[in-house]
Amino acid sequence: MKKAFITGVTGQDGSYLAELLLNKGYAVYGMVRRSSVENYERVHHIRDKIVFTQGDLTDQSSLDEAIKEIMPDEVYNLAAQSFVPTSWNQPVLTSDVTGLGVTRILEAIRKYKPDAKFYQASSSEMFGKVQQIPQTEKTSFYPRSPYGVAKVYGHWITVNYRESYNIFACSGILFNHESPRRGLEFVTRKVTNAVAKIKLGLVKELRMGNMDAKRDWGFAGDYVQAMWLMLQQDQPDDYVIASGEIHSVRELVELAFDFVGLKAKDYVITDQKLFRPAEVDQLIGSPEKARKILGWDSKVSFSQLIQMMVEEDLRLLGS
Ligand code: NAP
Ligand code: F7E
Repeated sequence: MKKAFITGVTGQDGSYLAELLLNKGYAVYGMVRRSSVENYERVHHIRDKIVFTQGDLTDQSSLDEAIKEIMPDEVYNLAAQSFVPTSWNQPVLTSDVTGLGVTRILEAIRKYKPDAKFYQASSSEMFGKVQQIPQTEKTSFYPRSPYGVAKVYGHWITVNYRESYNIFACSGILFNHESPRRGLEFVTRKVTNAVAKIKLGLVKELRMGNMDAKRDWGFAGDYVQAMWLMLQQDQPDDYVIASGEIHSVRELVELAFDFVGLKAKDYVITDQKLFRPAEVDQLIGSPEKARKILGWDSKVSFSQLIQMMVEEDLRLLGS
């Protein structure tokens, strides 16, 4: 039985990836941070099937011990301080966790299980002020936040450990991917949750930042398949994972209100406090390489995704 170790197993992607790997017959090990209240909400339905180990990306010894004890065949590094606005409030922490944390886990692999295959959760935020449209594996990076900068470091250290130590290390450059399990502060979930609350009469307005920003959004359940596929290839490599479609935040907001028969203009207020010090105006990825080599494609459309999220938020709040 193959063993997979997932950091960030309590996060959105960690929960979908754990489900996928369990279905494929893997023994799944997940790293969790100690906290004063338990945080297993996203994995509660598979909690008894995962072996949890305590650790933190800022703590080398916990990573060393985890790799030494588990001796995993595959390691998926999904843990990060992943919310872009927080990276301006906590830039040093973000660099430590999201950037240096990658080196720490690679070091643990190099020392104790160098033949483990490694997946790094890189991000389209590395493209930031885009240098090419659409963005491919060859597009230059120009990050626009401490988060984006930390991810560029994580990307290159992954490439470097592959080239220096021959570790089977892959970097998946994933564009925004969402789901009903998305954190409430990210724009899609913030909108679908607010729309459901407005429909149910629980709140009266939705405060938004820059509605002109454009993103390439897909479904997290589709995107974790690409992570696994990367580690099943003969050679390690880097891949852009994206839908290849672009939509504005405004379109997202209007669509979500349309699904519940309301008009966005009656409820949305622009709030300057929600604008970012430096914005990523537009992102659109080319999934060509992933299509050709991994046989991967984004299946859930933008409109299906938003509908799924609105419906799930209505169900959760209604019950
Ligand atoms: P998420 O929901 O924010 O989950 C982040 C996970 O990291 C959580 O399990 C969190 O644990 C854990 N974590 C945070 N700090 C940690 C630390 N110091 N040590 C150990 N664990 C820590 O993120 P996601 O959306 O699933 O994204 C997964 C990964 O993909 C992240 O690296 C993210 O940056 C990257 N990414 C995401 C997207 C996207 O659109 N979702 C796109 C590109 C790349 P707690 O539960 O204890 O907080
Ligand atoms: O913002 C605009 C905001 O926070 C998207 C992370 O998973 O994807 C995510 O990063 C856009 C931005 O995601 C609000 O200014 C307007 O332009 O949902 P978001 P993000 O910053 O793109 C990448 C790929 C990652 O790697 C990250 O980990 O929406 N926007 N008004 C707003 N955004 C938020 N959050 N809240 C608003 O009120």
